[in-house]
Amino acid sequence: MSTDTSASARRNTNPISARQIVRVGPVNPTVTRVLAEDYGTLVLPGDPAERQAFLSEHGPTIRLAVCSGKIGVDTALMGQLPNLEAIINFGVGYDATDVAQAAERGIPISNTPDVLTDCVADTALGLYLMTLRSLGAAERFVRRGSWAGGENFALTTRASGKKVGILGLGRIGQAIATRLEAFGCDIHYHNRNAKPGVSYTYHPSAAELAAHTDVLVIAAAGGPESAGLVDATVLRNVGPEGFVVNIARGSVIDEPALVAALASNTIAGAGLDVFAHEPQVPADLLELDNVVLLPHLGSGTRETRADMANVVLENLRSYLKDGTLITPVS
Ligand code: 8YV
Repeated sequence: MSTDTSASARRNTNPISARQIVRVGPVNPTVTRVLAEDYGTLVLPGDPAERQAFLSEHGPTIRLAVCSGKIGVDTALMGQLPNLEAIINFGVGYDATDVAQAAERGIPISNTPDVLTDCVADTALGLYLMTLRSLGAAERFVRRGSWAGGENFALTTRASGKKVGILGLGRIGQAIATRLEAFGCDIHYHNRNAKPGVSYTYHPSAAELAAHTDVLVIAAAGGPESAGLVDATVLRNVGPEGFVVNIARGSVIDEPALVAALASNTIAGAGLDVFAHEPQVPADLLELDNVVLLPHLGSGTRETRADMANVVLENLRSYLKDGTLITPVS
């Protein structure tokens, strides 16, 4: 008789009922509607007292969680779901989920790769151009009447032909690099290891990458391994003529160090779609014209969000059918 009691061993045996599935936090509207109307799944309450009562009642029987990259199945929640078998995550990033605990317990996680690569890379390019050419500040200049009032907008920085360092040359990093090649940029990158078959220049650390490039574009996955990777030393290497673009996770940058570098002009500027404590943006940044601020919209197009919703629902159908996820992470 098998003594394997891990989640993977339980997976194929018992059919999962709707009351054994929980939605954690707000997820995309289509996914939310389908979960409620087609499946009638449970919803984890947001209110702490209600949540505790809910978990006392349902925690032991929940087997499947559907969550987002913003609110995942964190350490405390996972600890209260002793029979959790799988986590279905809306978003390519799943750093809001306790990945280490999931791995230890044999709980697979699915994400939504590929379908959002183009939109996130497009956003990176938008930020790249906005940041180097000060397009946000220039627009504000027109709207407030400064141009009509006879002022000239300050000169900016050429965006074409720059040396660009990509931190994290995964699918999205590569898509950004391809786009930047069309701008005549010289692409450098840092990953834990050099990628075989890639012609871009490899650097063994984030600090080295920043020291050898004009613009640092952050496309690394979030999570404990990359937290604070872009620290004060890396920012010093970006230098007063250099720029940072971040479309990955706010946690990858030491945010107070970035705010200080922008405020003191020890870097020239930054374009940010992501922040350490979203939706909070450090108040100091709101006052600065050398930073472009976006509300984490990287994947936020109708087409891509619909595709991401499909991937989530396909994972759900597949898991309910035969205990497999179609896009498991790693
Ligand atoms: C989503 C993202 O906005 O996929 C990701 O990792 O950051 C974005 O595409 C987010 O995950 C939605 O929860």
